[in-house]
Amino acid sequence: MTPTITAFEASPDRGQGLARDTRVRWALEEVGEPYEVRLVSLKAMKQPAHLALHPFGQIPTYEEGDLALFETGAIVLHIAERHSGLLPDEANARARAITWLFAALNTVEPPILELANARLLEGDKPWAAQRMPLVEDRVRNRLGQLSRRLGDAEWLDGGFSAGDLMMVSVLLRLGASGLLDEHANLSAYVARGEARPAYRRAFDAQLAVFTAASAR
Ligand code: GTB
Repeated sequence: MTPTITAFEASPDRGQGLARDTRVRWALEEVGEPYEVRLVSLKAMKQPAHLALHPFGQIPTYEEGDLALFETGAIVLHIAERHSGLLPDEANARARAITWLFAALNTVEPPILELANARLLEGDKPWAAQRMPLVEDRVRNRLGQLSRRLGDAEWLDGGFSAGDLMMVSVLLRLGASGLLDEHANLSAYVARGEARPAYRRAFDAQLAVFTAASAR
C-alpha cells in the first residue's frame, strides 16, 4: 500500500527543505518506496481531522493502510525497519545505527532548535544579545563532540544509515549560522548527505510544492 505523508501547503522556509517532511521523503527515496503527499495549511493542522492523526497538530504524518504515525523519528525508523537500505542486517550494527538516530533527535537537535528559536522568536527581547552566546556555545559543544567522533569517517558507523539520514537532516538546520563551518569534517559530512540522489529527489519534491504555490 502506498504511504501518504503530510507536508506544509506553504512551507515557511520557502522550499529550502528544512521542514521535517524532507527527512521522511528522503527515507522513502532511499528505500525506493513511492509515496503520496497531502498538503495541509497551518489552519487545517489544528482541526480535528489532522489532530486525529497528529495530537500536536504538526506535520509530517505518515499513513499506510490502517497505520497512522507521527514523529519523524518513529516514521523514519518504521520505514528503515520495513525496507532494506537504511539499517544494517547485523544486530549490533543495527542497534548502533538506531542509537545515532536517537542521538540526532535527542542530543544534537535540541540545542540547534534552541538556537533557531532564539534567533527567530526572541531576537527582539532585551536579553537576546546576552543569551545568544550561551545558546551558540551549547551548539558548539555538541558539534565539537560529534566532529571528534566522526573524525575522517564517511558516515557515523560504517555505511550510510538511518542514523546518518537523521543527523544530516538535523545539522542542515544550522545552515546560515556558520557554526557548521567550524568543523570541516562535519561540513563535508552534511555535503555528502545532500549529494545523495535520494536526498536530491526529496529536496526537489519539496521545492516543487513551493514553486507551484508561488506560480499561482
Ligand atoms: N518532533 C516532531 C517531529 O520530529 O516530527 C516535530 C514536528 C514539527 O516540528 N513540525 C513542524 C510543524 O508542524 C514543521 S517542521 N510546525 C507547525 C506547528 O507546530 O504549528 C519544523 C520547521 C518549520 C519551519 C522551518 N523553517 O521555516 O525553516 C523549519 C522547520
